[in-house]
Amino acid sequence: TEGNKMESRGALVVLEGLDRSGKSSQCSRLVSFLEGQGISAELWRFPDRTTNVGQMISAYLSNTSQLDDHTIHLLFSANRWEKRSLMETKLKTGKTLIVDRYSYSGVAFSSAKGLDIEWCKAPEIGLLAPDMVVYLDISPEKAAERGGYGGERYEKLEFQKKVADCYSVLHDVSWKVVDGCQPMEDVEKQLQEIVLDCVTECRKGKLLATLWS
Ligand code: DGP
Ligand code: NA
Ligand code: NA
Repeated sequence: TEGNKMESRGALVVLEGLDRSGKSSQCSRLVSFLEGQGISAELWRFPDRTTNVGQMISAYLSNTSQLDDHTIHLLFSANRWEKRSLMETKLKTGKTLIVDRYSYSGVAFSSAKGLDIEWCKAPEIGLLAPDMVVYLDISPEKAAERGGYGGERYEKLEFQKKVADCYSVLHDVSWKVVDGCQPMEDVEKQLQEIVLDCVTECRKGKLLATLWS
C-alpha cells in the first residue's frame, strides 16, 4: 500500500575486514552506486573520530595516549552508542547506511588482545543489528603487502593475524564473504548485488533488530 511505501526503511549494512582489506574505498563506491540507483544512502564509519570520544580513540590509535585495554574497548563501544539514535532516525526515514566497521571490529580487535569474548560483546548489546554484514576477506599477509600500513597502533602483521582468527570465531552463517583479493571491480559488483538484495528485503518490511541477533 501507499502507507507501507512511505514507511519503508533503509538498510543497515556493515563492512568488516582487516586493515587494508579495501573496505573504505568499497564503502564509498557502494554509496555512489546506490545514489545512482535512486537509493538514498550515506557512508558511516566507526570509529567516528569527530566526536569527543572519537578524539580520545584517535589519540590512542596514533599512540599519542595510552589506555588500559578494557578502557579503550568501552570507548569504542561508547562511540557507537553515541550515534545509535541518529542511526535509528536515519534508517526509519529511509536512508540506507553503509557502515565501515561496527561492533564486530570492536570484539575482534579487543579479543585479539586476549580479552574475554563475552566480556567484549556485552557493551554492544542493544545497539542496532546490521541487516547485512559483509566480510571483505583477505589474508593478513596479502593485506600487509598492500601499500603498507599507516603506522597506527594495530597495523602490524602479527596483530592482524590474531584479529583474523577472532573474526573467524565471530563469523556466522548470515555473513556474506567477499574475496578481497579479486580485482576491485569484481569486489564492487558482488557488493552491489548483495546490498541491493538487502535494501529490497528492508523495503518489504524486515524489522530492525538489536545486537546480538
Ligand atoms: P579505521 O579507521 O577503520 O582504520 O579503524 C582504526 C583502527 O581501529 C583499525 O585498526 C581498526 C580498529 N578498530 C575499529 N573499531 C574498533 C573497535 O571497536 N575496537 C577496537 N579495539 N579497535 C577497533
Ligand atoms: Na586503519
Ligand atoms: Na579503513
